[in-house]
Amino acid sequence: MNQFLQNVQKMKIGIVCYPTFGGSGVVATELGKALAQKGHKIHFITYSQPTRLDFFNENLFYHEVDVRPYPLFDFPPYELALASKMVDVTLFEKLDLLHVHYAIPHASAAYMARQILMSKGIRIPVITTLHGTDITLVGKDPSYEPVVTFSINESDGITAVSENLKEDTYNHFEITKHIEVIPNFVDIERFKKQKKDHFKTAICPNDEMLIVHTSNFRKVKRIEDVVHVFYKLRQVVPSKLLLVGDGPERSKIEQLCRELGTCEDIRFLGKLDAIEEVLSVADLFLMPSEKESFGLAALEAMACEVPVVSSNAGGLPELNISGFSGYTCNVGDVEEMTRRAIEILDKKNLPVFKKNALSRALQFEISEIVPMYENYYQKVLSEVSEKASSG
Ligand code: GMT
Repeated sequence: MNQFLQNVQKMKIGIVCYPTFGGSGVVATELGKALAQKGHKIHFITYSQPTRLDFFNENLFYHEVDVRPYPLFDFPPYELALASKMVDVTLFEKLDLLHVHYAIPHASAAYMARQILMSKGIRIPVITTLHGTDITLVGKDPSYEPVVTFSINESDGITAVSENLKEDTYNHFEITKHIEVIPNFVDIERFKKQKKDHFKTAICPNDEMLIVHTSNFRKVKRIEDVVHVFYKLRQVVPSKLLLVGDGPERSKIEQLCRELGTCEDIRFLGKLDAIEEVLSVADLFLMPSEKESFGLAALEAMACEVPVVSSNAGGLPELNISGFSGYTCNVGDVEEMTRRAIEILDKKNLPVFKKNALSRALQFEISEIVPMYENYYQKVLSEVSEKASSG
């Protein structure tokens, strides 16, 4: 640990995120847990307990946003309840900073909370982390765009999880401020290859190769490409496919498996907590997404020594180095993805790709990335307090 980091002042931080299985919620929760272990007081403010907030630490707190229904409301105003909760927690817990993950509606709720607190003589700095679909899909829709642009520009600090997402944000919105890139990270104490031979034997009794995909089964993940690649691959390399996760595309994908006659070689595992156990016995991870700002699931696979065949969308080429940790291919190019999968699974290539996947993942180790957030918090806090004292 360097001199500066040892001296990082301990902060009281409010973290706002989606509590579900999505990548942004996972990153926010893991970041909060890591900061709490370093002595910061972390207050999660969400509508239910974040899925990965699964252990006790004296520095971790959880405040539930209470959205009261009323017969008049077809759409209960979550954003107002969230802003009110942010005001309440900031006042009562004397927070130093609010860090919101995923712009919609967290950045605009934070703006509202900040203005309310200002009217009470309190200036709370707000940092917004952009995760992907809040920019590339939902955020640029005209029904949200003006609010997203305004609330990003009003944030005191903005971070994006990849260079590509930063560029996309500047391209799609009129952003007048600097965006800091802080990549996602992985906890290699949890995501590491474990000995799970019995599990591998149960799924691949004839020593088949094991292919894995995990996601929230949304359209943007292109899971039909996973199935088509697997269909072609298994004609050349005996293999099995595990699909982990759940979401709106699942029944369509099950139907496709039936049509292709691949059902006996594909298993749907649903939402699993211990993903690292499945990854520990995998030989290849597929991520053919249409858009992907970073690809956290691929990083977790790489940390478990699993090479990745992904699309080259968004920030994926910043993570998955083509020809080293796996390959990146054009979106929808099922032929090329299959060719690359076969190349990786070749018995003499596979150990090299596995080793490379791990070495690439180590560059995103949690202990490397969390200090970037701590330093950024300090920078934003000093800028805001300098501005306040000069103006
Ligand atoms: O992938 C999703 O649909 C979930 C989404 C989220 O915000 O929860 O994930 C986004 O954020 C992750 C964490 O920063 C990134 O690793 C994912 O690449 C990104 N997803 C997309 O850009 C589609």
